[in-house]
Amino acid sequence: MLKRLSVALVAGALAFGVAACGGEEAGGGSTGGGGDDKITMGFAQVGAESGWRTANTKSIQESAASAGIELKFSDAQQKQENQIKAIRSYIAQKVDVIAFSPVVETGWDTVLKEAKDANIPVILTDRAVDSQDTSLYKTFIGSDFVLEGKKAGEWLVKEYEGKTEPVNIVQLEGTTGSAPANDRKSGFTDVIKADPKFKIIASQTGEFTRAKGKEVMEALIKANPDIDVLYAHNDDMGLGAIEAIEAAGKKPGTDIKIITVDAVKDGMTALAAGKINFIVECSPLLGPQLMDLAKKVVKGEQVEQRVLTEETTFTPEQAKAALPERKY
Ligand code: GYE
Repeated sequence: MLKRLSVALVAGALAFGVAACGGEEAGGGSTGGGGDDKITMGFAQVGAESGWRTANTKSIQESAASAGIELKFSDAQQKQENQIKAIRSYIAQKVDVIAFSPVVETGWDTVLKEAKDANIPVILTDRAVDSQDTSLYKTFIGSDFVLEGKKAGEWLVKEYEGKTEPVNIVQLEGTTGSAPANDRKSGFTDVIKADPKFKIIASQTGEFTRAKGKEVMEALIKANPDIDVLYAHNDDMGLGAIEAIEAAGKKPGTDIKIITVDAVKDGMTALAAGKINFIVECSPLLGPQLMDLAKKVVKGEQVEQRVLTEETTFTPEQAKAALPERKY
């Protein structure tokens, strides 16, 4: 099995960790007291909006169990207020560490400050916050979403190399204000803007869900009869859009070329069948690294501020080859 994740600057992190770790008893005082060394983690998840999220939740729950970490888990149904409530309740319960995947980038300083004042370390998982004060969290583990957007743009540039006619693109954006929606949009735009034949004729949120992806695509097809390319910020919205395209009597992957991000099983299946043309991978399997980081920060060890996920891209042929092994 391929190990899909890797810690950026691993050597640096290890060197730091070893140097800062003065022995087992160094962390004894920060594990909630009572002589019980079991770490309790409060995890505030975004929701259950996509196949990616389901795989991510499973990875976190399974890794917590195998790392011997007690997990308190909440699902915010894509609402920031619910996540803030969950984090406050973890602070009140005096968990040892809080991890969360912030639904949007802005508006976290107050609650993060509350965690800091309570001496509870915070780990950002999957999505970033825009806080200027980086002491409000210990580390951020997840993908480079700008790079993902760039990879999507680079495929498109190659696909239309040598052609001069306009290429009409519609974009299904992720949850408004979320890091992956902001960054996948800007990375993509940065690459295609060099060539004026690429025109984003419509761009709307599909909230990272299949249902919304379908609904928005139906409206986009009605309003724009000449769509050449769909760029969807995740597989689920792309899969919803495929239903809308087929219902409109068009062939997804041929009449309208489709690029998505994630590479979950359903997306890869559609790619292998030629209904999607290209997928940029975003790995949801963050659990094992998250648990390792949690153990370190609870002990007071120094960790890298940014831990990157390693990812690839898939063409239909590569999807066919990878599918039998795909676990999510
Ligand atoms: O791409 C999407 C999910 O934050 C990387 O959230 C994650 C994104 C993922 O809903 O499918």
